[in-house]
Amino acid sequence: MTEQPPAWQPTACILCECNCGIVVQVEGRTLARIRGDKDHPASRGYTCNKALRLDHYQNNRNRLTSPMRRRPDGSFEEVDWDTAISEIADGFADVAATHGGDKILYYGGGGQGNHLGGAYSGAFLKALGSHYRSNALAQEKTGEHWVDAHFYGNHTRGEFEHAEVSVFVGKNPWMSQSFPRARVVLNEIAKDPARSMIVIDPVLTDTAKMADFHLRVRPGSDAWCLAALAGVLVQENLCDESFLVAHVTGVEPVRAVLAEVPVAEYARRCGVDEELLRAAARRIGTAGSVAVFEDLGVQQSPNSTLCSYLNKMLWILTGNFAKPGSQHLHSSFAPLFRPGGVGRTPVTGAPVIGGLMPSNVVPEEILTDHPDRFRALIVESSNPAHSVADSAAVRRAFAELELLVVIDVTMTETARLAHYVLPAASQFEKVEATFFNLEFPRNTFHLRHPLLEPLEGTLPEPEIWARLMRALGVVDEAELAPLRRAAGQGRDEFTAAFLQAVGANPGLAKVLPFVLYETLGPNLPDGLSGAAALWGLAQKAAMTYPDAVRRAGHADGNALFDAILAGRSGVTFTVHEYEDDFSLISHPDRRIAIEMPEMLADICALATAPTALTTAEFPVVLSAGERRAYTANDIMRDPSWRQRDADGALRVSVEDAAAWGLVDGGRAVITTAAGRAEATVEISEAMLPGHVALPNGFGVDFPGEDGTARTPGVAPNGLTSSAWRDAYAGTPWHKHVPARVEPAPAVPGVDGLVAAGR
Ligand SMILES: Nc1nc2c(c(=O)[nH]1)N[C@H]1C(S)=C(S)[C@@H](COP(=O)(O)OP(=O)(O)OC[C@H]3O[C@@H](n4cnc5c(=O)[nH]c(N)nc54)[C@H](O)[C@@H]3O)O[C@H]1N2
Ligand SMILES: Nc1nc2c(c(=O)[nH]1)N[C@H]1C(S)=C(S)[C@@H](COP(=O)(O)OP(=O)(O)OC[C@H]3O[C@@H](n4cnc5c(=O)[nH]c(N)nc54)[C@H](O)[C@@H]3O)O[C@H]1N2
Ligand code: SF4
Ligand SMILES: [Mo]
Repeated sequence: MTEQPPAWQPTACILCECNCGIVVQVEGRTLARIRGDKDHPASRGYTCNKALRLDHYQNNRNRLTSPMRRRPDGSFEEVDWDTAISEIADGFADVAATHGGDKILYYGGGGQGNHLGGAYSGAFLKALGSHYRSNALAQEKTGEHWVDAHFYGNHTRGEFEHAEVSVFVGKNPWMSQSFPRARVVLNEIAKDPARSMIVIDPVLTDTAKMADFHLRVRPGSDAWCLAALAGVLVQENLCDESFLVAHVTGVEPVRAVLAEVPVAEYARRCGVDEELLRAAARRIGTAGSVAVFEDLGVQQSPNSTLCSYLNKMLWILTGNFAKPGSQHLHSSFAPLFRPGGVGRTPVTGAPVIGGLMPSNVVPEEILTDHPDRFRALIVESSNPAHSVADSAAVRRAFAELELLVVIDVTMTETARLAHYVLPAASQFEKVEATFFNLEFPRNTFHLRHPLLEPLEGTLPEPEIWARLMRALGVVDEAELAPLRRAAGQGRDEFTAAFLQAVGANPGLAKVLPFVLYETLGPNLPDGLSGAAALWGLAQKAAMTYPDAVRRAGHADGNALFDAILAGRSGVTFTVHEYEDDFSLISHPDRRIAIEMPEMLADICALATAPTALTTAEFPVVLSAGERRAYTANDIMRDPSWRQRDADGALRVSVEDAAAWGLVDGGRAVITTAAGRAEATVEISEAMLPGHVALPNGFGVDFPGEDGTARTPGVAPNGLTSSAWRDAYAGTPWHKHVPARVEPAPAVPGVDGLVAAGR
């Protein structure tokens, strides 16, 4: 008898925000064979090298299989779900009653592939009166969001697939991807003589090698480079005047400041040849279309918010908006940021942008005797004890909490500090989706069906949050029963019953995800109950973008919801027309508002500001956390997933290696204000003298076959400091940490991080 091979089942890669569609053959509980899903509307069969290694996430020795409770001696004991849920719900209710619900902080809510848990968390947090939150976006994108909110109240994306000129600012898409089919698109651009690529990066990255213009700035000097580029646009009359007149406000004050930028001097200060810089600006100024991507190289470096502001000038001043191949506002299935102005954190008064407090201030908001300090914390799908600046400070702060609960699939550095750890089903064992739906004109949403039953002992997050809600007992079952009945009768009946119930009790809308899970959830097919919250989001999308949703083939919110449930490879939920970009601007006049006095003052201040922040003690710039072929944030803990760079080498220029006496493959000690670490050296032609780089995703421990933990590579945040951050957004300067590098002493060093004082 010949055995049938297992079917190819559609799902998605969860290792970066692209979430490429993949198809998988499952054997037993193993993701045995993986390839790109040609039916996925965004990725169309594309994957990078990392997707093939996903079984190392699914089946890793470190998976949690029971709720855990920490004993007074610091060790953990297994407890059953009912015990864990009731003790946790009681614990948070106690904190809320004693100190106020706003003393409960929520961190995380989704990694690269999983945002459904975060969607359900809102009901529990609201029921407790908790509203402060933070997550990784507050380590990178809040500065850009602050500028975006002022300009047009929305997020933009470049249409690189069709752009004549693509600009990458502190962004290495060959390695880090971040837009659909990145390597295919980059290859197409490089092959086409009519199209150009401009890369601003101190490192000769794989992307920079393909560029027509590589502006190899000195680390941290992008503000001067970008000011000079924008200055050339103004000074050489390369702006799109008719676009500015019709669609932009606040132009003249900006033009006045940029007209005064001393281009030659700023080119010199950022280390870029003036003629190359001018040529790049002219290429932007004369192109039929320009798309721009700024990422961590500037967002995690000095002047990061100013760089976001200046970078956007490149496409706004040249009118590269609302036409093919340009920059676009886009629809959102669920916005990643909350609307509203800038708030303040209770203890340090740090900015709360888009509803997120800076990750960097989290320790200071806990580790104080301030009466408004946070007393309790829920961490979901994030590993802040490893991913937030100054891990030692984070550990000290978390130790002070009255209650710390972590929801994760594996025992992380953060989980080990928790009072309770709740084991989640993996992203291939439950219904999941991401809200990184950022494309224009066609935007897609992918609901992934489970490929496997949850690992014994684990639960999907929607069920975890529902159990916590039930334990709080804030929603009366009598209010849910009619909705549940209506859900069994059909979508229209449910819609009517829902509107009636919320009309009668507006409080239900506050805990909407829970209400949907409890009523619509049981009526959904194929174990899709966890998708119930998407019903509300589908209605909202259909109301916000009625024409674009209809153009995508969905008559209304219910039709969109049903298409999402049925579409195994993802669905297109909006199809926009290019002029829709203007209607997506949130200002009533539908114009881009570019005058921001603090940013203009900062441009003027560049004249006397220092381009270098290194010191005699720490003369080198360390980029702590570079994306490489085998890094994937903290999602992959099993080091055997890597096919090269097993130790996460410290990359050092040829010149520096010679000066410091380092040899390729040898060991070096890196010292910063925050800590010390030892790493393997890779001498690299790609690095500028004075600049060294360590990868992200290293320095997490993993038990070997014999049970003893190994921690390959360096944990980057043993070397970073909380206060080293942007003045506007509080985003960290991880790419620009002053450091000292020396050959390791001949005595065998300790692997990985040797934190100061430990
Ligand atoms: N392989 C892989 N891909 C990933 C991830 C991963 O872990 N691994 N993570 C995903 C996530 S969460 C994110 S946010 C993105 C991040 O994606 P990227 O931002 O592209 O990633 P990085 O490599 O951290 O930084 C980008 C570039 O900044 C450059 N840089 C350093 N200092 C400076 C500077 O002063 N100025 C300029 N202009 N550039 C500088 C570095 O040389 C690097 O090439 O990647 C996503 N994709
Ligand atoms: N020094 C330095 N620090 C950095 C960066 C840097 O470049 N340098 N980059 C920053 C950036 S851009 C980012 S995005 C952050 C990322 O840092 P984090 O926000 O901490 O996110 P991840 O590393 O993606 O961790 C995801 C966690 O989710 C868990 N997980 C996976 N699947 C599931 C699931 O289905 N359910 C649950 N509950 N958990 C799951 C994983 O086990 C892992 O612990 O790091 C930031 N930190
Ligand atoms: S890591 Fe990102 S680009 Fe690579 S396959 Fe996964 S989702 Fe796609
Ligand atoms: Mo990120």
